Formats: sequence, structure tokens, C-alpha cells
Amino acid sequence: MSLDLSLYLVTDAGLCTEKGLERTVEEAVAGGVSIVQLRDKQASDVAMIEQARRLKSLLAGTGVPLIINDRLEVAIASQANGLHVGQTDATIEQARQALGKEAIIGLSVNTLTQLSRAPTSLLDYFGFGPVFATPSKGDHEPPIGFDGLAALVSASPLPGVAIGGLKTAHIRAAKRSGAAGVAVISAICGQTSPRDSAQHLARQWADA
Ligand code: TZP
Ligand code: MG
Repeated sequence: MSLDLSLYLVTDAGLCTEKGLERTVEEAVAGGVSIVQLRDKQASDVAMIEQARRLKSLLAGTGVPLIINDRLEVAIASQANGLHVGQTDATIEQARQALGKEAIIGLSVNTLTQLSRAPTSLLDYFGFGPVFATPSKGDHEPPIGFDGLAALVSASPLPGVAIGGLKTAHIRAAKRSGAAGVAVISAICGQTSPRDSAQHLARQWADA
């Protein structure tokens, strides 16, 4: 599966309650999301595995990969396409070993020091951020802005997706910073039309 990070949807169960997670993802993909990450800090592993399996079947045939946030066991059990880990999460060596060489593995990076310590040969991409402070992640690292994003991108041997507080108005700056895409939660989850929101973001990216 080729890696298109251009519009990366990270899900949030709380923000998706109105439409539900599956309908939100389905609409977002119809609107142009290129990759989906299932992220749920509260759910049990069992519940998350079930959710991941439902999303996997929903995404079948679309070419849009499903990535699991943090939980290697969930990624294995649901046969997801990959795993995204933070600085304090499961070791990347272990994840690569368990998921195999075809899996898509991403790592969150906030600083150049973290970037320099990353096991690049085991990874496929980085998540760079947060670009802005965001209520969507309670414990986030200090915001890096577009200058910080550009510094990380230019030092990075792998593609990097920008994340944190990004809306349509920021797409152009994110692309100009050299990011391979933008990752969003609230610009899609909980919007009246996830499809229209995704389409708007995707068009903005394509035109930037
Ligand atoms: N990691 C860094 S910021 C963030 C995550 C998961 C949340 C992004 O959410 P939003 O709503 O797009 O700001
Ligand atoms: Mg994490």
C-alpha cells in the first residue's frame, strides 16, 4: 500500500458521537481523506479491536490504510495496516518485529532532539507537532508553529505529517513548510458534514 499522508484523519470517539465513528470515517474518506488513524485513549483493548475491525471492513477496497494509535496488540488483532506511536509508547523495534516490513509505522516528534534519536530505518513517517495548541489533546507538547515544523521537515529523512490545531486556513502554510500532509481531528470529527470538511481540506491541499 503506497503511503499518501496528504489528508490524515485521526479519530476521536468523543467528537464523533453525533454521527458515530464509522459514519464519520466513511464520509471523510468519501471527501478525500487518504489515511485514517483510530485513536481512543479511553476504550478497552477489546472494544478498540472491535472498532478497528469494523473500520477495516469499511475501508476495504478504498486504498485508505487504517493505522492504530499506540496499541500494538490492537493493531495485531485487527490486522490493521500500521501503528502510530508517541515518544513514551511501545517500542518501535517490537512493533516492526510484530507487524512486519509492510506495516506503516509512524512516530510523533516534537523536537529536533527527538528526531535525531528516532530509529529511522524502522519507521515510515513522522507526525510533527503540535503546530498549534489544541484542546483535542490534553497533554500535548509545546506548540512548534510553522517555523518549528519547517525545521523538523528539513532535518527529517522521512516524510512528516503536520498535526495540531490545523484548519483549512493553515493548509497552505503547512504544505509550504514541506510537510507531506496534514493530520486533523476536530477539522473533520464533529463537523456537520465530515465529507464536505474533508473535501474542502483535500482541495486546499491539492491547490496549495
Ligand atoms: N497529537 C498532537 S496534536 C493532536 C494529536 C493527536 C490533536 C490534533 O487534533 P486537532 O483537533 O486537529 O487539533
Ligand atoms: Mg501515544
